[in-house]
Amino acid sequence: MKPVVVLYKSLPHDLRQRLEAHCSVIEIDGLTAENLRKHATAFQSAEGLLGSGGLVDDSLLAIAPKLRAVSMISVGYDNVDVAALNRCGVILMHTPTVLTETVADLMMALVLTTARRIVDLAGRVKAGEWKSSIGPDWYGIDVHHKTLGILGMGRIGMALAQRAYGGFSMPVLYNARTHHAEAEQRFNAQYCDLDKLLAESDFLCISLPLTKETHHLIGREQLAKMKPGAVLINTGRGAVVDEPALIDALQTGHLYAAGLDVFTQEPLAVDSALLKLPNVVALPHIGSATHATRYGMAHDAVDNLIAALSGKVTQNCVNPQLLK
Ligand code: 8YV
Repeated sequence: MKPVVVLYKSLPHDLRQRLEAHCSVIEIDGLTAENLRKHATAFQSAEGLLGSGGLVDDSLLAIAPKLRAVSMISVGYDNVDVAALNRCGVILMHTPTVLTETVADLMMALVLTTARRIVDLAGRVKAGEWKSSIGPDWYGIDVHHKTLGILGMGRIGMALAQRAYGGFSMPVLYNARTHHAEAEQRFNAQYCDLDKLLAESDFLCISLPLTKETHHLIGREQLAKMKPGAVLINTGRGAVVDEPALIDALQTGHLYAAGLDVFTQEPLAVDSALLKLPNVVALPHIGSATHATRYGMAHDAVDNLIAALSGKVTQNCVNPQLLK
């Protein structure tokens, strides 16, 4: 008998068929508390879970006694209580490789967009405000040869370093849990402590997962230590940055701009002060959102789940100790 899988995010037709060849699929429209109640029977028999977002924690595990594998269509898994999964022996899979270049493209796009004020100025043109040759009040700042600071030198940080160093002649500084020999060798990236990274980066690019350690890692004190006139880019997770403190740093003019793809609350509230600031570019969490990459993520997540349910995991597992 095929294992039952609860699917809580729609899949492209061919991937749905691929999953159905191996599993008996029950699709629901998200992991809300209401859906956990409404589809209790499905969870009762589920051996696998596939989707993205939504909380995967004790309350879900309590109604899914047969669960063996959870496969996220994302690299991040801050919405998953990994300790709870470990206690129940549930394998957690994710998609760490397929989205790297696409997210790095977006980070570089945010660097350029904030520096050259693309959104603000394009809006002014559309609003009919371009009436004569522009003056300094429409100027931006340079990107090339400025210092790019990367907080979190994982795969995405590496791909960003490659773009910045190779494409824009930017010296690269980075801070991470460990030194990254390849980044140092290929991109001449210089490891530094957080204070130095804050003080010397013209563009501080955050590419960190959300964990207990990274929650509000960039708070009021750290923002104050940033180089005056610097730009903050965040495509990791919103809660790595203390949002009210960031708003203050932007309002006082200490920071030149911010390019944000992630927020403490998503979707971002329409009345957020961030949206009133012309020097903020706020995006709807589109880091991996290209047709090809979202397909690739779904593809990998389906394969990951099939592998996990058939005991054939070779990669992309968050808690591989459970495989032994
Ligand atoms: C996805 C992400 O946008 O992979 C991640 O961790 O943040 C994004 O790529 C999101 O999880 C929806 O699939």
